[in-house]
Amino acid sequence: MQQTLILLKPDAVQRRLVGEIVSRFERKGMRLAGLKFVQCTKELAEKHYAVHKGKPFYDSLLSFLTSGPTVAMVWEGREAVAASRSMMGLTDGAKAPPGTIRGDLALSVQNNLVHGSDSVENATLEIALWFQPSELVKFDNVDSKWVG
Ligand code: DAT
Ligand code: MG
Repeated sequence: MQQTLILLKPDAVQRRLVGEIVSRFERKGMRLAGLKFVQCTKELAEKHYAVHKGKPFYDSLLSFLTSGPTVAMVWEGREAVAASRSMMGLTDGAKAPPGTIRGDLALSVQNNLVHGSDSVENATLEIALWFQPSELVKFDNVDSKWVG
């Protein structure tokens, strides 16, 4: 079982797409391990997007992520990292295929609704950035033997 960090970024909250996107992860069969509604600070945004420091869009990206509240979640399941990335679609909403979150709901590159960890290693680091261990909950979904 893998865990991954999924963020519903400020555009998803402002556009009232939180329920729509959470629903897709539920229907996929993933298990929710953590969820909170946070105003991301500049410090957290800098750590979260440290890999993009120095790129031309970095400052704008930090402003975007701190521009309003974010829903931070940890989803768990078989191949959760790769499965989430394929559910999200390509970074550029205009190029993301239909059927994906970005392909169905986004047109922009920056305002692309959702963040998902891109590797198991980064998932571990990002989960630790956004969640205390005590904020993650383990339980058995009643249908786990059907979706696993
Ligand atoms: P992803 O979110 O698909 O993992 P990424 O890690 O390459 O994409 O970039 C992080 C975010 O930065 C991305 O969701 C949107 C923004 N971004 C990436 N490339 C960009 C670009 N060329 N211009 C503006 N924003 C960009
Ligand atoms: Mg990324």
